[in-house]
Amino acid sequence: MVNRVPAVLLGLLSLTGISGRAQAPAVPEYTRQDVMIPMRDGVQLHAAILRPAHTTVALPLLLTRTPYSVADATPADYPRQNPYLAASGYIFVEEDMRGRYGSGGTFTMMRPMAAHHDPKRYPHDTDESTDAYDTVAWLVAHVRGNNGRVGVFGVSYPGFLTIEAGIDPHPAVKAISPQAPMTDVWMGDDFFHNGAFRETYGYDYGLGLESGKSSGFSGLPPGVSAEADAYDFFLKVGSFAGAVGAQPSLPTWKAFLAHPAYDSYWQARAVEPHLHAPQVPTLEVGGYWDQEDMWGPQEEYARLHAADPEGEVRLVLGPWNHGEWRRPARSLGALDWGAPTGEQFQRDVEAPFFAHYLKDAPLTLANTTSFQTGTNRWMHYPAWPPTDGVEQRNLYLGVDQSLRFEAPTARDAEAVREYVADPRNPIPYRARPIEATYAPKGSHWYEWLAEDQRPATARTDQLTWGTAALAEPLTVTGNVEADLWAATSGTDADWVVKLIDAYPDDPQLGRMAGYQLMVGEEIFRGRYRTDFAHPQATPAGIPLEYRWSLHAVDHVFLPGHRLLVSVQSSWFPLYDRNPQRYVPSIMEAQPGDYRAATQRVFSSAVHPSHLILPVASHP
Ligand code: PG9
Repeated sequence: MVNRVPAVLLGLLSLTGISGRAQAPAVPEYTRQDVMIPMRDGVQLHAAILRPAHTTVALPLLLTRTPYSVADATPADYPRQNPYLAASGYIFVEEDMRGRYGSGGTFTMMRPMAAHHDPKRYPHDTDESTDAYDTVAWLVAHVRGNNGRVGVFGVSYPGFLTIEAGIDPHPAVKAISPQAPMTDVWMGDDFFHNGAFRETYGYDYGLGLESGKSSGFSGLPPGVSAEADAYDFFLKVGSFAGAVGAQPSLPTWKAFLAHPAYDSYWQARAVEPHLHAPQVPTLEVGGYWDQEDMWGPQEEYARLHAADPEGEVRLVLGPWNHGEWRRPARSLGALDWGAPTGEQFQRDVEAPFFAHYLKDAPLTLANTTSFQTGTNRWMHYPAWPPTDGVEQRNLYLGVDQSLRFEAPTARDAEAVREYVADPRNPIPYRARPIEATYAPKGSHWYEWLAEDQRPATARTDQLTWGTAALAEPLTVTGNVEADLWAATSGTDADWVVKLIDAYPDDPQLGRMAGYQLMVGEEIFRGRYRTDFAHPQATPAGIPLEYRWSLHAVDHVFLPGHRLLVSVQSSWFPLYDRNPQRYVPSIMEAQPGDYRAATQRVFSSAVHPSHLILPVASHP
């Protein structure tokens, strides 16, 4: 979920302007009309139409479909939350998706795609793509003063609804911008990452969306106070089954328990198999520190870009948490970008993109626009990942805690380091107390990926490797991967690898002195090493290779900084604890299943653990 911009802040911004740009654009007066739109199966969806009060020209429509209610789409707030689009002039439409708030029908979490090309099922079956299609057909036919062109955009769940609008789209859909679109909630977005279950998120989000048709995000488990630490709560209940009880009431909670692996249930909900080629110009948007859907925009871009001779798919990656580009986004936690990066995106990328495809305005926009952190500047690339001037280099976890670009030699044949991971004392993924995800009194959920890692790397139940302080800047631009050779004394294990920028311990850096900033990170659940659909016990004590993505990075490690790589076996309670004794479902593990295990990481010539870093020669 994207937290909303406080109205008072928006008011201030539009009054004072922000350095780095001219005065906020003048936003015209808008009016709102509520309508019910019929779908092909007779279900009616509720939508709010916001139009400029005084306009004489036909305008394009900009549609957002949402599970989060259109109540806040008021003429006073909505244009101010989207000032550059509003100033340009659009007829905005926000629609409650099927089964939510004012709309009819039944809500299904990530409704699978219907068989659009099977004449026996289509056009009778509906999905989010057909609901978007029917909505657009109605809008262009019924909304007075529209120019027959429609753009679609939205963040997160609405981002998923946006990419669905671009699959077998209505011909009036001329451009879409899926922003942090949830794409595959098992593989890398909200609910699992590489098979590791996101326990707090799955719990809290299910509760928020499925408690009722109009339920929002109280985010608190029944009987748990706002001050409670989720670390204690989830440790005490044991497993996810312990958290939700013997008879879980919510459909998505039941689905987690019934489908812990990547079986047909999750495969049917994945969007990426439907992305064969762009069907409409697309602007994918993602954040480097997106705590919910970092994977989705990168995966959607990669899939579509692979079959995109016309250059119809573009990508923007910025220094943002989930959806932060809808706010000014000058900073993230302790990090200061020196400019309102979210506003720059809205002004320089999003508004020109839609103006081009919906209003024939000229467009000069690189294929990929990325905010390079470290140097804190916008970069423009012909594609993602850029290849010119970029060399894939292996950064090896050395014998002596060092990180180096030279491969281990035969002399290092026995090199191994080890730690004991105890699931009864798991490593917190962020500083405690860990509030409920969307706790009404505030939560550090939004910034945890940018938190200082020193408390974690100081622990003895993990390992860290590091370079010496850099004499020259080191630029990493592209997709980073981990290639880990590891063994466990147990029969299952989780592996978390982090790539960290360690700032110099220089008091002049103030709060950033000694700071350890994650720039790439991801978890892998060992039981899925060979097959995500069919988990297997890990043979104890044998070095095995695990390879997975730490995602897109565009970061300059500055002189004086050090690169660190750390490996640990828990990230709790965001990820449920791996008992480290193989059980058929970790979500139903019993107290006696949780065992301490010795984890060994190899650094030898035959088992050379390393990161694959795209090292750029551009300054
Ligand atoms: N990240 C949220 C979500 C999307 C899709 C499925 C589950 C959760 C969201 O912010 O909408």
